[in-house]
Amino acid sequence: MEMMNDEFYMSLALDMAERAQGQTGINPVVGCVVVKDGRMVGLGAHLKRGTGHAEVHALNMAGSEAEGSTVYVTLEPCSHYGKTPPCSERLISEKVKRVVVACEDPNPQVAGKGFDMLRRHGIEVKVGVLRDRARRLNEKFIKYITTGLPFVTLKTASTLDGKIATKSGDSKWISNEQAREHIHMLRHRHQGIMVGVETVIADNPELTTRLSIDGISPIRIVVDSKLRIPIDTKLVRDGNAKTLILTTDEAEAEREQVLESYGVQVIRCGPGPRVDLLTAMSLLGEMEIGSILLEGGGTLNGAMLEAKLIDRLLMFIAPKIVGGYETPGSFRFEGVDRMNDAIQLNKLEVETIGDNICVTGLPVWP
Ligand code: AOF
Ligand code: ZN
Repeated sequence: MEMMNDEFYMSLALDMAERAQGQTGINPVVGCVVVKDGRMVGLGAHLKRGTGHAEVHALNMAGSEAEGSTVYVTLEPCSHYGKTPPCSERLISEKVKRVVVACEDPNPQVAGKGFDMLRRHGIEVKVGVLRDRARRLNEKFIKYITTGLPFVTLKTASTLDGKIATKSGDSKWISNEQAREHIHMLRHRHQGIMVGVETVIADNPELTTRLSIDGISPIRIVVDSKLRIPIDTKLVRDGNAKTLILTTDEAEAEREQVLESYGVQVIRCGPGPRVDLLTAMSLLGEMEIGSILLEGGGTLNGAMLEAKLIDRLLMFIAPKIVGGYETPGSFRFEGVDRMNDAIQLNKLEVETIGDNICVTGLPVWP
């Protein structure tokens, strides 16, 4: 009976956190439900970095009903003074009876200290209710807070035969409309969206979030070792979102100045000839970009895969076959000799979206 109760309220807390994905920056998404005598008396979610944590909103709503209540929270309550005071202190001063948590906070400033504080004050703590769902929900936060590197999701959209365009270069559209809506939701849920300069030259993309609901457009990042990006592209000129170019010392200073005059930020990541991708990722991490959606093309996808900088792969596949001998696929790199050396996907999830298929998983390198 208790187990059913715990999962019932925790899944509501997780639902709230899920809907807030994309709007908390490098912070986790967190939901909280306060329950007293069989009734919900407070609900809350963390909605924006620098503003109240989920527990604070839910406890404010509960008011005097918080005393003796059970508090469901999707992440271990914090124990540190960050941009806001520690939630564990607040739970203690409200005299709640029991705290049920989905997963531990991997932030080294918290990591278990939240539980210790609560237990030391006689509050009953239970951990691990719907833990897998909670960890999956905050996979970007977990990677960033433990490594300082952004979580990178590589998204591809291809035909059944693995092509990303026809032999003449036509690519509109491979995926169906529903899958494209999913892709825009993915953009909303990442802080950066990254492409190679070849993709900019070929497609002149806008790389903004265009959803049927309002959405946030991530910062647009172009990997361009020689600053070949044409000035006359949407990314340079439209001002619809910030644009950042990752380049090398080989790029001309004059070209950099022209780009900067359009408000584009240029960052040099090493001597060249290619952009050092690990350096690039740690510089983006330092700029508090904690998650990136990589949208190609094949060369950058291949290089990021080879550098082991991809955390999740998400592949949208349309039931079409276009053939062609030289027609590009989603990943261009040297390739392996033996099947044993293949990069594999772990924790595979498969979903159909109308007549399209979405396959996602975590890459593992041999
Ligand atoms: C919670 N509840 O709703 C959130 C938590 O800078 P601050 O003060 O917002 O602190 C951010 C850190 O607090 C973040 O890295 C994570 O460890 C924790 N987030 N904790 O108890 C919440 N958002
Ligand atoms: Zn907190």
